[in-house]
Amino acid sequence: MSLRTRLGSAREALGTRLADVRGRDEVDAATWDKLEEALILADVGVATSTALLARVRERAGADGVSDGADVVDLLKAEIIGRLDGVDRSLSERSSPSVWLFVGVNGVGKTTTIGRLGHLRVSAGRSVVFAAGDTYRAAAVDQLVLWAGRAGATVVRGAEGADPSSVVFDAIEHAAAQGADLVLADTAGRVHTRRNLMDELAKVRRVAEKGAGSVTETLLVLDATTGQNGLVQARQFTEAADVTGLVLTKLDGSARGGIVLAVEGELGIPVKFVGVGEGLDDLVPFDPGDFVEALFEMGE
Ligand SMILES: Nc1nc2c(ncn2[C@@H]2O[C@H](COP(=O)(O)OP(=O)(O)O)[C@@H](O)[C@H]2O)c(=O)[nH]1
Ligand SMILES: [Mg+2]
Repeated sequence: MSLRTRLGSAREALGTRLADVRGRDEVDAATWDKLEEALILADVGVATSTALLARVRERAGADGVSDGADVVDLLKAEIIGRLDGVDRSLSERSSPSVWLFVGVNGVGKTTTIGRLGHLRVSAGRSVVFAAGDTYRAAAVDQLVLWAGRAGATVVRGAEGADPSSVVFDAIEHAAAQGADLVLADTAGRVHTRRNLMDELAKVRRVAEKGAGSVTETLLVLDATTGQNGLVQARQFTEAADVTGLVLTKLDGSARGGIVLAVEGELGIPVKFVGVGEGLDDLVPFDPGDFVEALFEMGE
């Protein structure tokens, strides 16, 4: 299935409003209002929308653009320009490299590990999953299930074990087996947010003590939570050295503009997007594809 189809609701919401702007013969105050409304309703966020439109107005003035269709094309080019040229690769420097996955409960951390593990195994890597969400037995079982699908090994601790010790053990195990990569799951909920942040800092500290090194800390965000996701994201970026974002559930969001908001306002690249619940529904974020899909009119 194409990205275009999977982004169904996001595309429809923005596409329909932009189609209205495209149909305008002249560019006036109402055109700019409509554009601003379309962007904000698509969850691009006020700050990013304002900045984008300021640039588009400037270029529209300079180019002597006089109809809605040209303005929408300028907007599209401006968005692609902002997203292009960003390094979205995942770093694997030494063996084993450790990628930590953080984010609140239910955003899709465990699912993302399963699918990213599958992609890395398919690329020839040997991968170990660390079951660092030790608060719920079900979380460990879920990771074991994904490991089976992905072709990865799981290292798990006793229920209630210290997450950092599980991650440490997984790294030692990976080093002993000559594995390339450790994907470490973490819990999204402890008693307080402060505890969660302290725990993540500890996991990272301990992960660096053994044979591996943490080369990515990926914050997983649920696109359907919209601007609330940004508030969450800020808390995590303050506590952990986040190197990339994974935006899940874009298939179920009517507001794909959240990609622009998180990247623009946090200054952290979106590296992968989730567009469904299946094994193959996690894809590298491709700005060109994404913007084309988002701007397409509901054909
Ligand atoms: N529709 C959709 N559902 C997703 C996506 N990613 C994860 N999910 C679902 O979100 C739910 C929570 O995922 P989980 O990995 O357990 O979240 P965690 O608590 O952060 O580990 C599960 O039912 C997943 O199938 C996605 O990209 N699209
Ligand atoms: Mg989980």
